Amino acid sequence: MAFKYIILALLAGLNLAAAVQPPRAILLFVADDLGYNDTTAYGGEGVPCPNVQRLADQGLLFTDAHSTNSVCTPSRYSMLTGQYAWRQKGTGILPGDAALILPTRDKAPTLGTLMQQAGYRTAAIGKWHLGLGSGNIDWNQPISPAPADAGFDYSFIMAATGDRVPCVYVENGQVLNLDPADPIHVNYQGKTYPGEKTATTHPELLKPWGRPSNKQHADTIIDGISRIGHMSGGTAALWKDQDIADDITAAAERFIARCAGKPLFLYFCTNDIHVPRYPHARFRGKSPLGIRGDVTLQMDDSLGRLMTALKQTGYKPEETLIIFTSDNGPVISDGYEDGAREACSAHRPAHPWRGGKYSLFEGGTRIPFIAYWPGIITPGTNPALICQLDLPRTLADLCGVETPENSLRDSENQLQALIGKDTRGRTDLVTQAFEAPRYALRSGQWKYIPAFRKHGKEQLYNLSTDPGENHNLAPEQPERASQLRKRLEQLTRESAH
Ligand code: NG6
Ligand code: CA
Repeated sequence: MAFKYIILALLAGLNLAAAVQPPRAILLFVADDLGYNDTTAYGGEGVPCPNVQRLADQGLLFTDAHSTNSVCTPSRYSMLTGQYAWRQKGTGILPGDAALILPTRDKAPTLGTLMQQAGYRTAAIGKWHLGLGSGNIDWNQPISPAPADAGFDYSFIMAATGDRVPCVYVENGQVLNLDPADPIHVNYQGKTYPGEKTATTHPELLKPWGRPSNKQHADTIIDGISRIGHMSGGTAALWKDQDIADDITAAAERFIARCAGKPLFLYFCTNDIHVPRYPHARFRGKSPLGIRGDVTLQMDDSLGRLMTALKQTGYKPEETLIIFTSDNGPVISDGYEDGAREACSAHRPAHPWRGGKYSLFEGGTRIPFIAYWPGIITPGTNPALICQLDLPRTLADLCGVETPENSLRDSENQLQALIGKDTRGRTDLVTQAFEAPRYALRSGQWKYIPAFRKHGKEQLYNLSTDPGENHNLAPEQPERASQLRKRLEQLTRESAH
């Protein structure tokens, strides 16, 4: 009898030793529009980023990791809900006054609520772009629902993007530094406010590099940069573009300090390297790739500061999981003539993948993804096919959180891949693009893109021999193409739009 218990105890001990214990700090660091080849971590051409490089050297570099979409809102929606964005209507690129699209507390889990259940203090800091309120938002009142209703104990966010109004921070559901005597009004209906200055009425106010190259960015001028959407009031609350990185990084440093060693989950989203690119003076001219390279250095600086803050607050490296990634593929010129086109003329930000932001080719969704967790994750590279979509299930399982039935339906537990014990990852993955055709299917080394419109051609690529998606094999391999088409149709049948 006693012998049996000794054996059981030994087995339990072995089991415990094999199980990975949750980290005390989790930093999910999401850069904006940063391409696979934009830092030196994945190749030789990018901007030297000492902190990203440190993660790459000491962590696991994923070479086939994806966002679900090649633009921001749907990709972040998937990362936080564990669901493909096409299952939910209204998950395209949102205007700055859109309603919150995340499920609120009682409806379905989010990465935030899951981490709260696991005992973490949670924060969302930086770019949000997932909507706020429930429509007809009044920026002069407490906003509800806010990130707190989707699982974030603390939030310090930009409502949408740097190029969309309102150009203010929203801290815990309230506009920061708002003067009630100068109320904020925002609209995306093309209505100009009395006295409002736009790129059309006051082009002389634009910073020289910030002249819009497209009409969409020609609305209200704030800080010398014309934006998408109209805004009036809120003068004291307006951000300064060159300080955004410092402001959000400082908010994150304060959050880390407040957590004082307790379990923390920080969803930190940089505004870099999205447009408008306006680096702080200390990064200006410091990179080999012009303004776009300078904001890449700025992004790296934010990462380094957060790594330092975690360490100084007492989170040991072996208790700290850092995931570094980007919300979608790269773009050089995206609405402002900021000189990036010239400075990056020889730079291939998504190399070796084809396409970039907005695209259905690999460059649209194959993003940098580095997992760093010293002692648990052995440094190296991992070719496993994984997706940001998998984070909710992976982290929930890692932390032993029970999830309601039918929740996180597209999210897979990829912990074994995350820690480098599995090199295959997902069997298949649906990716989506802003541009039509809307979906593609990844299955092993195969990539299938359905025909779009009547005269379009379906496409089939073997990424192991043709990473650049140049040789369409669909005519030669009709059976494989048809099999993948059926699988894609089966997977997307429940598409809402
Ligand atoms: C597009 C804007 C682009 C950027 C993007 C959102 C044009 C032509 N394009 O509509 O500048 O703001 O929306 O980027 O104006 S994302 O990374 O947040 O998805
Ligand atoms: Ca983006």
